Amino acid sequence: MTREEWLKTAAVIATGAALPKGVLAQFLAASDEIKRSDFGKDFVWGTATASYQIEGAWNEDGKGESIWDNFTHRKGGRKIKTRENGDTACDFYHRYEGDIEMMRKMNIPASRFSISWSRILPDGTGRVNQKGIDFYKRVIEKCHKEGIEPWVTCYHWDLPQALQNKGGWTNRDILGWFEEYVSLCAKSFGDSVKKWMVFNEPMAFVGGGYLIGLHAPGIFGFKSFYKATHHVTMSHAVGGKVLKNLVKDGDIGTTYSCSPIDSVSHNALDMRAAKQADAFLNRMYIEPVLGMGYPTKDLPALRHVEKYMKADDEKNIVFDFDFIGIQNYTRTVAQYLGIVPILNAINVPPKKLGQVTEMNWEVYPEGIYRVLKQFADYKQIKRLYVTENGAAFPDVLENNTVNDTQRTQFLKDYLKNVLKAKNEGVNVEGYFVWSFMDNFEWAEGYKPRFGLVYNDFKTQQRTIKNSGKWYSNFLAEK
Ligand code: IFM
Repeated sequence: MTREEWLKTAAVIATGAALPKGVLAQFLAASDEIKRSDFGKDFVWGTATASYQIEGAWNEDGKGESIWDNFTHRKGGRKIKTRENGDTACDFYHRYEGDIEMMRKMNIPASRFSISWSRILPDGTGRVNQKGIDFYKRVIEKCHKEGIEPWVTCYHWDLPQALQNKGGWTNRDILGWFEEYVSLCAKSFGDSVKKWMVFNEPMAFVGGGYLIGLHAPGIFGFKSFYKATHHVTMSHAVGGKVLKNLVKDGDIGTTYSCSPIDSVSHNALDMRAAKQADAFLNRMYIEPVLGMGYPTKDLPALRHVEKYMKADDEKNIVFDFDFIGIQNYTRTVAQYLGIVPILNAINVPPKKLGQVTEMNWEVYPEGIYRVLKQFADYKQIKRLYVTENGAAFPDVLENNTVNDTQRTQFLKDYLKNVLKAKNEGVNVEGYFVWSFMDNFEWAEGYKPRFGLVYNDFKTQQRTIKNSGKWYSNFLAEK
């Protein structure tokens, strides 16, 4: 609808005149559209991926084994729902040039990706794998050549197995191992990468890997969870300081998974369960870093984490990040259940609440607005970026087309809520879709497809989905 048509229709509505058939629907749709320019010219737009989920080449050119290689190969792949693994994934290791060219064609200005620790330090520490370093240099160089800004995450869950053999994140020595690894990243890539993130979603990899054992390294236990939690929290500052010191003009952040929490009822026990869930899912990894300590008042179980604190940890855990990345997909509705350890709560089944994605996550666009507001309330945070948001739906490739209307609608609805937060003064300065292309979705295998680009994992043929075309048109407006 042109602006003129829009105004005419508005006039008809205002005067109460009858509308020609279909015009009202068109009018409502047009007035509902969001535009890139609504967010301002400095707003950063991108897509996100992670090393293990896309690279493949799991044992090529000197790469060491990671905990995800080990986990997916264990017991004939039975750890993964579909018995698949990331050995080949999207074969990005060999196809990065075409993929980055495709990003440029789709008008994507920034690409967030992670470095595989065991590709550059096969044993976790010590011996450097130059071929691994060279690979990331080529990727970064290609991004610059295509006019795409690289945003690099140091750790997106693929710890070297050699370090896991010594306890991984449960061993306090990891503070030194991580310092060595991040220093190597900063020295190798710091001249050409200015946007850095230390971690991707601590709760997901510590909870998934060291508490419930659904993710690598597959450990089930409380002690491992509390220990790993403290070492990961401490490592924010370790990594942050290294990047600040070694990357000239670096912009240093870290990212968190977060979801707004509601209580299923006004009953005191449910309300308390919601508070505990909030402390657990949203607050426990960020608040110590901001100098607020672990939220033990609202989640008493976290006193166990304090057992692993040493003198001066409370001081050394604090780091003044330039930005925080928030990653939101859904919300949590908590209900009291006393027998559940740590939390005394369960999540109300999302299907009872409304539309769900293929991950069985509720589609809840207002959630991103709520978490942005919640994180903006921390006065210590200077800037926020949405470093991941997106959805998996059962896509079908037909006649070279994926008509994924649900995903496009999802992105539009979430973006409207990002804009709402921004217009209300939240300092959110960018948005990255998860994910650029379909990839290995951890314990779920390749079934859930999150990409803007469809990947045929047999042929590695990429097809831009209709949501990708929508994003690309949206980005074309300067
Ligand atoms: O695929 C993951 C990603 O690795 C971390 N954030 C959530 C995504 C979807 O589950």
